[in-house]
Amino acid sequence: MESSGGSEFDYLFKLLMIGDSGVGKSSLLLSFTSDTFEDLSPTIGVDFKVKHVTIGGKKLKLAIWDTAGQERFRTLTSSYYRGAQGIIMVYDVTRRETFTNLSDIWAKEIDLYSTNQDCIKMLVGNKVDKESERVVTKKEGIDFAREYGCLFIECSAKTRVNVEHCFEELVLKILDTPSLTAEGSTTVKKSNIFNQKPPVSDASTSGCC
Ligand SMILES: Nc1nc2c(ncn2[C@@H]2O[C@H](COP(=O)(O)OP(=O)(O)OP(=O)(O)O)[C@@H](O)[C@H]2O)c(=O)[nH]1
Ligand SMILES: [Mg+2]
Repeated sequence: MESSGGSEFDYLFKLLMIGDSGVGKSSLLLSFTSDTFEDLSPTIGVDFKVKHVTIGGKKLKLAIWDTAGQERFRTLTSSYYRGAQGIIMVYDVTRRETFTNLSDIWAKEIDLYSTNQDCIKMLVGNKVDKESERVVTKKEGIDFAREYGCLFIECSAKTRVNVEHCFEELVLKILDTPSLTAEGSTTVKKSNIFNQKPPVSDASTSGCC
């Protein structure tokens, strides 16, 4: 049943970008939302962008939260996992430690702070334009994604190769997951993007003050 008033989108999805500092999270987001690439400064705390897209025949409003990779912001950024339907884990194919930190740090952060059990994870190997400097093979990325149950893609924020594809794949999988799109789930349908109430089922883990 269509609601009256001509709604501007069918679903609002909250997506989160995480990973070490310098892997290119903000660059990927800029590449996706503005078709541009420029030399960015490290993110301070958390940044946020909105993009309207039509994917899988649905009008979607994507609220994409871009977190700082620097450790000093970790406490702050941890609160942004709540309610995300999709989490994009980024590493730099030319820096091995950004890949090993996925299991040492980032996968653990997701386990600790994500509130959507069915939340879709996407592993992204960025900077494939620097092929001669590559140290993490595509197979290693595929194997990690398989082990952790993530989608996987390699891309470049600089050349824009696979950037749109990355977000599309993630969103298609979210659309394909009933618990993430059902009424009454944490998906906030046709409502305020800042409305980030935790799911009811999570009440046991949220303390009161
Ligand atoms: N060659 C190349 N450089 C890139 C690419 N993506 C990002 N960079 C560069 O990598 C550096 C870091 O990019 P950012 O987007 O700021 O990285 P970040 O992950 O947002 O870092 P934090 O905000 O500190 O967590 C910048 O100098 C970018 O220009 C890419 O695909 N290819
Ligand atoms: Mg950044």
